[in-house]
Amino acid sequence: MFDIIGDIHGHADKLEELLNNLGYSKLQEVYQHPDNRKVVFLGDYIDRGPKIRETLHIVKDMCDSGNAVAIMGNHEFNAICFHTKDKTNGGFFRKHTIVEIEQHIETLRQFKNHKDEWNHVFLPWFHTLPIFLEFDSFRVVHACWDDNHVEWLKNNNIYTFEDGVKEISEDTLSKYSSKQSTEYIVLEELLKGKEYDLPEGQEFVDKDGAVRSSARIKWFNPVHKRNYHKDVFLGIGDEFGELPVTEELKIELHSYDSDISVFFGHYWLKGKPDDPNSKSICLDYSVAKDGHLVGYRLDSKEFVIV
Ligand SMILES: [Mn+2]
Repeated sequence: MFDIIGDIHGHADKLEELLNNLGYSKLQEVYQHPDNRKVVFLGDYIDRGPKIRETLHIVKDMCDSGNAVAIMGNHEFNAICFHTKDKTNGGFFRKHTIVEIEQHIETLRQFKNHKDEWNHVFLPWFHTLPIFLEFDSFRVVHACWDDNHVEWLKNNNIYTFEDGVKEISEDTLSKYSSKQSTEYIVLEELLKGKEYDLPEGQEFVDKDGAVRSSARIKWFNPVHKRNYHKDVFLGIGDEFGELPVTEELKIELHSYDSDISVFFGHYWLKGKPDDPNSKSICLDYSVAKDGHLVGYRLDSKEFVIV
């Protein structure tokens, strides 16, 4: 049986507390469960928090020993791009500008004296992380489930295998650099979610005071619960949020209609999760912003929150 754990972002102490609460304990340096339960990690292990190395050791050791499986988060994908040279155009696949460095700075800092480990252990491991996983009764992805994108990934190989080493191919990263490519759309939306370009004149002011003309879609909120803009968009201002949504928009915006449960993280939700029976469950409750690290016991449908 499985326990699913949301975005950790370097909060290893919270992770250990959660694993303990879920009944796992450290034996021979690796967290494991007496009943052979396994953890599914939803991505975003690095950046922001104080114990990124420790987090990576716990997660990867559990994966290597068969006590967990892990998928890719946008932060791991960004790290791959940040550290891979673009031989055709020069520089790196993710630019080293202030904004990009700031997002990644804690990881860079904490690995400053562990560069070999970063380059030869963790970065290569990120390359092997799947973008999504499907099990008999549930599926996982970091930010947004989209059947067509998943189908595309099943039919298109984004990896190379050299000397038995699996890597996301340079060709994939190069195509991803172009915002019109299928690679860009598929990876961007599965790992970072979908955005909606608002009609002209519908710009809103976000919590940081920036004027925005596109909004992140709350694809996981079912169509019958979409009454106001706040029910379909994330991070929008109160004024815009309270306006009713048109019937057309309710249906136009991506939704999740499957009977198979999907688990994801990414959205920095506030408060605590409250509907363990939903078919689309977010397990990211902002542990890196004074929130909670959230686990979910699949068989008993319980949230375990620290
Ligand atoms: Mn994320």
